[in-house]
Amino acid sequence: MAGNSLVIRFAKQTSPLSSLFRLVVLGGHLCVLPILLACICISQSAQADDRNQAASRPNILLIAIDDLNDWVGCLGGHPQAATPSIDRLAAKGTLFSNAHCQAPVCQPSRASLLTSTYPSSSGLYFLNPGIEASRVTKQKTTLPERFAEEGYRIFGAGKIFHVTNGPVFNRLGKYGGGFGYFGPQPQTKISQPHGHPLWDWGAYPDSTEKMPDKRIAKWAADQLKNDFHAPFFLAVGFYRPHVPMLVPRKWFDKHSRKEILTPVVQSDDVDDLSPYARDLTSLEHVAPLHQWIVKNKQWHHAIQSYLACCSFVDACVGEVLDALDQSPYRDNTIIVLFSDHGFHLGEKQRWAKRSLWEDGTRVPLIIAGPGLPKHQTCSQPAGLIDIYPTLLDLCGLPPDPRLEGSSLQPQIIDPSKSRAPVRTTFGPENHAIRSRDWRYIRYRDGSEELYDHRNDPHEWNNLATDPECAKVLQAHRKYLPSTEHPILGEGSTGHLAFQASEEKRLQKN
Ligand SMILES: [Ca+2]
Ligand SMILES: [Ca+2]
Repeated sequence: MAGNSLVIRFAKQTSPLSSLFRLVVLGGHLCVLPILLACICISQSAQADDRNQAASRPNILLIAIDDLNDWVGCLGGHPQAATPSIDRLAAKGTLFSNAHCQAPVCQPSRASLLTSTYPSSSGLYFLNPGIEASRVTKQKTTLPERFAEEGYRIFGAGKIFHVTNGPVFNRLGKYGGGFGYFGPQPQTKISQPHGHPLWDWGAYPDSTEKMPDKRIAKWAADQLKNDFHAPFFLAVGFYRPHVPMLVPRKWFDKHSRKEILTPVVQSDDVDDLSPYARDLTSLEHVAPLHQWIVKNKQWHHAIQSYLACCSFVDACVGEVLDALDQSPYRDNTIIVLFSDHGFHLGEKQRWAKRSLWEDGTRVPLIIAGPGLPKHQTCSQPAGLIDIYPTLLDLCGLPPDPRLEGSSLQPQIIDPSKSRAPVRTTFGPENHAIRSRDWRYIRYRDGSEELYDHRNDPHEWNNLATDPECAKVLQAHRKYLPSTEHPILGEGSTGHLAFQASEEKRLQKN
């Protein structure tokens, strides 16, 4: 199969240093000089072999999108999503249609991905602290560091790590910049006068050229015009559709507000959830309340803005993919595209991230590359935590036993090959387990939820108390983690929501 041949082509060889060491030992009391000369020649030859081997490895193009849920054409999360570039990439490789983040917040999701470590192992559950603050993740080699060690040229722009991109990428290679991060905002907010400064949506600024993501795409495209004599690891992190959901008006033209469809919501949906589940996903959150959105007639406008942001960021992705197609690296580059977590836009009558439901955890994940199968979809569960080991596997590099994810190469070879469920965590003892057909959630108060995705894609009917589902429940419970690292950091929205829910829980007991 194609995947296997890729591994064989890049099989690891003996290091030149170990060859030199063995020859010197064998030399013993014989004439030392000729032996040493021979050693040097063999060593140089081995080094040349290693260089040739390293040079023949595939390049990596890692594309991260911030807060993009399944509202992309190929995932069908919203019927009006228009993302032709992402759809085109999906057609060129494997679309993991059941992929999920390990934490439904930017920082811990990216920390988990970049070190292949579960939040329950690291203690990185919420928006702070970073990888360096956890004894567990600090001891690991991050994804770009590992590829640097393997001789890759490392460069990137935009948001890959949550905040430390400049120091990390400049230490390993080159960081192009954030180019303005979340972008320009009007002096007066357009749509939500109160609340968090980033929470706004509408048509702004007046030109696409002012958007940081546009500049990031151009920077990445320009890099691909260079001659590289070693394989490269190019990371491109886009900031939209993360709030503020602001993009120039031309991106709204594709999504007429009059025709916008809102998600179907059941008014009594939360009635079968525990008070703790409702508290954890609502207390102390910074997103606008669904009631405010509806009362102020902003639901269609906010959805229109999110869809416009998705179309805009899709065009940025397209610019980078086009540049790759026109470069000498077109046929020797593995492309991985992902988003760091999902996003609610009214589903379960709530907004934003920080939930353990499908809307909070499901993300686009696409892997395409030279010799890899095209036009296929894998509905087996996959996690962002699996990207790191998958890339090592696809590049024929030795696995790192410290990584907690597992390679997706078997599913790239055969998308029907079964896979263990994937886990998402929002604070200690709050976990979702997603298998191919089911979502199981268990909160720290002991309450549970179970949804059958074969006939309940919106997760409306909690089957956790249904006696007929006892075996399914039991099968999923065994994927809960055996250890739970204490929470690191403090003060973020996630920390505060967790703390407030915990206080209410303890008051009741
Ligand atoms: Ca994010
Ligand atoms: Ca319900």
